[in-house]
Amino acid sequence: MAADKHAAAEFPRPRNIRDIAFPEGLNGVSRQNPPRYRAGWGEFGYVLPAFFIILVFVIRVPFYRQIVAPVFLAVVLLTHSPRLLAGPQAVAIDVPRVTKVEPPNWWIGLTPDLMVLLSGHGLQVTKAACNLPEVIVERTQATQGGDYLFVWLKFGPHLRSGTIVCHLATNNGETSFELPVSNREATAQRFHGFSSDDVLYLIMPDRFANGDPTNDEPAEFPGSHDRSKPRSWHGGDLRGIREHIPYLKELGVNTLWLTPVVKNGAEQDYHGYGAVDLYAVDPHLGNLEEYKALASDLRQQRMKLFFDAVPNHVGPRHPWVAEPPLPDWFHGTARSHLDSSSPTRNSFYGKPAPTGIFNDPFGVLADPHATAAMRRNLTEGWLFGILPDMNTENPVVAKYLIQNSIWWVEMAGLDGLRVDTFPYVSRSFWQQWHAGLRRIYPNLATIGEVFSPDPTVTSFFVGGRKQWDGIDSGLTTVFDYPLFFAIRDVLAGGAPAGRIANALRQDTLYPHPERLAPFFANHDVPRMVSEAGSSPEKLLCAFALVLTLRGIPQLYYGDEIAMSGGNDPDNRRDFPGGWPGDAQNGFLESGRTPEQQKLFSAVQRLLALRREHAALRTGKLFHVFSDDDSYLFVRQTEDERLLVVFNNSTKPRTMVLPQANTPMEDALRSTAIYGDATVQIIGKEMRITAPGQSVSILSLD
Ligand SMILES: [Ca+2]
Ligand SMILES: [Ca+2]
Repeated sequence: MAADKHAAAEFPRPRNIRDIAFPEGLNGVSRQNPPRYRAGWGEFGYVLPAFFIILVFVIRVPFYRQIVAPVFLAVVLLTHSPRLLAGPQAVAIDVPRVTKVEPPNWWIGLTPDLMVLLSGHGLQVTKAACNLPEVIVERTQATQGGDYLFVWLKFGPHLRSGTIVCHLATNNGETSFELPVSNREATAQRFHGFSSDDVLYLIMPDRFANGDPTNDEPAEFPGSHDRSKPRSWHGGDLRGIREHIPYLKELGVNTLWLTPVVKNGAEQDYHGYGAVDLYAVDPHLGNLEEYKALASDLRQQRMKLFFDAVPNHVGPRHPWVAEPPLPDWFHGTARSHLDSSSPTRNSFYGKPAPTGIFNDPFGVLADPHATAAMRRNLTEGWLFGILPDMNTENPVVAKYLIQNSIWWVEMAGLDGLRVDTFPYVSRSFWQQWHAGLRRIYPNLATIGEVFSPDPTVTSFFVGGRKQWDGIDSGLTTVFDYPLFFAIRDVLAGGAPAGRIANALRQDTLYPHPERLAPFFANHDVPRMVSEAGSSPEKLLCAFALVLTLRGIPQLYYGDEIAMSGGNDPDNRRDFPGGWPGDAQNGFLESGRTPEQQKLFSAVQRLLALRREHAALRTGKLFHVFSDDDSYLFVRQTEDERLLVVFNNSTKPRTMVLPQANTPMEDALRSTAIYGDATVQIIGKEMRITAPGQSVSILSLD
């Protein structure tokens, strides 16, 4: 049993086994030993010596014979008669038992080894061995007085599918755990990653559609379901999403990003970012079989599924918080930890204090001159001062998290991962995490959340090259937050339209700008249509921009029917028609208002155009005009030139653009394929007239 630097870190805590309620029926648990007790006379230790001393006096002194002895015997009988009658007292010993096995199963040929984390009791093993010669126990490490056991397994090349049974012996008994291993499913239709042929659609599963009312309030979470409360669970689930795949196809999106589906613990964790079990689906949403069925149904429709990975933190109710598997499993403890808020103020870089949508100053993470003190809160602090921060610098924690991500990808055949709170995790971890995943899934896509308006910051986190710290994060791409801020500021905030060109000119900072994910809304910001200064026309312009600018667009559920809502959680309302008895059904044309149908049809049309025109997906982007009110650009391939005209003014306007030395050169005519702008080509000039507050697409030839 080799020890590593964490072995010394056990901190046994005396506990009475009778006080512990173990959950039953957990995955992979092979044998549940009932608690065993040994006989002991410890509590009566004082009685026998006292008895002999008194006996001497009783024989020699009448006072003791007549008074003291009867009183003593009466006291002993009164205080101890039940236990004396019961015989020897039961004292708990640490009989080994396993209550949880992580991961609960694995696949043959996926990795050469596996670190299994067992939870339970009395797991200070003296011997561990598995029933197959192809499985070798390399080492074990018991922690927390035997409440956890790490088991490092090595697999031989001839391992076959079945169930590995590993026996564990301790000084107090034996137990075992099972690890089913299976062949991998055919990989042809899986792990594809993504490209600009795809369009992401973000769904918060609790708020989209309720396909199974029986799971609305699981028995273990009484009082968690209440649709009238915006922070309670509302009943949406994985089956509800499966049932609405035809709707998503009809709309024209093909890649689903679901907010985390892992099991959460609190009444208000409908959003999924407070995990209590990283190897289970939250029972409000369904179960693993339901998740696999969703992935399979999507594959059949040539659609993709992205998992929301959160290696940065777990929920405050995760059992690890009370009893971490290693003392440095987290950065700090529940009692003593940093807050993730950076001590660095915006004034440090001469910037005004942020207004509007909040974001942490990740600039210090990208700054080669920053001190560790400026960075430490961000990467080691507990998010919002609440969410337990994983110590990703500990190699055992890193191994656990990498295996966990591999498990989800392999189990469901995922195409990619959306990666939560990316800057809050150490970059060395991301390098290892990506290396572990890409060794198996070279095409797997990862999109990081870097909530910053500054492209020098967002681009810093993208992989593909080493940064000043010598680290290549491995990240495929990021959500295009700088463009998000620009689109919102231009459309709702009245900023110059040229802000969009300004965001795009900084594409040079990214190794692959064509992989950026432009968006105008997600679950963390107010709905576009509800922002002050917005309008249904501006909402449609936002759709048209993210679906025609470069990159892989991401849309947010319900925006296609102009769902409204302010700050979180108001921006996460239930999709109308997702629940039996809803007054309105936005999933059906007949259930939409005329205004909603108009928007839905326009978004549908834009998505169809994107599929039909390669230039909108892969064409090179050229700015051809930009000022306070309008931004015009061309997407060009060898076969096609598309001119996109965005007029942010409420009034129609006419612009005259020279064609020379632009991709519009030699164009003789134009054909409108979307919107109402018109183009006249006179001489070597294009006279473009655009309606107020509009986006139009014209094909040039
Ligand atoms: Ca439900
Ligand atoms: Ca962190």
